[in-house]
Amino acid sequence: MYRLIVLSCLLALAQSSARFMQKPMLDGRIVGGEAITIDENPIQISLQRSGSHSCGGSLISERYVLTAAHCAVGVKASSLTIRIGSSFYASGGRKVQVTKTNCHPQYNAATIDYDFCVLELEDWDPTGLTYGFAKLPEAGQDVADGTLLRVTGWGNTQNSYESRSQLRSTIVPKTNQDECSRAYKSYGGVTPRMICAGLKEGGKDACQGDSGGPLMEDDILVGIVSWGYGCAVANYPGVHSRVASVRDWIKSVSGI
Ligand code: 4AZ
Repeated sequence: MYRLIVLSCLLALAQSSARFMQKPMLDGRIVGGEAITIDENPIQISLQRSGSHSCGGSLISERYVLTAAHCAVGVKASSLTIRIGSSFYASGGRKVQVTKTNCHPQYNAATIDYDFCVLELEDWDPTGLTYGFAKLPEAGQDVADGTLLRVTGWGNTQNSYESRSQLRSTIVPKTNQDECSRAYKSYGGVTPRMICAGLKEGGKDACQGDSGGPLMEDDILVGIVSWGYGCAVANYPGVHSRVASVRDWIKSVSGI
């Protein structure tokens, strides 16, 4: 993946400023965090493609999961399962089949705008499981700059001694939108469907494998892990899909 970034940077330089650089989707994962158990964020699920963990996601009801479009677009529902109610992506809890993917019609793979997908689930037996449903923000509801947000997932930790087999969590402050757009100017900036979070000095972030998972203000799902330049890089906050910006669409596809 790093090669891809270097390549896209070189490409962008070569093309001068005529076009924006390709949006980077990089390596890393929950970086600078700590292991948690599923009871500390019971809305978290592991999205599995052909049986392997590929992304995170959040339960919003018994029947629906909210994840990133880039995790599910163009993928047959029959090849997607989720694991509910486990601190481990590879064991425990319950595996549940996805029956339908409903990605945002305005999702744009080049700009990563509207990176939202609602997954519909088969009926599943909740007996004995630790799970919960995320609260959703109201349409257009904003998050104040500097608000501490929690991001969780089974993505890479960028080191070999912090295992990714157990769910991890880190806390990042919400970044000012204009500041985030300036940071990503060479990538075309960020759209109103995006919300950024990160420390100026870096060190804490989501990363590949965390995509689709929750960014939360307390128990409210304000964001979905989406993209960024590297992971936990100083002055490059993580970029997340802004749930409040598509609140009405979520209601129209799920009734929630
Ligand atoms: C990814 O590739 C990805 N640091 C997710 C989140 C971030 C970067 C990359 C944010 O899925």
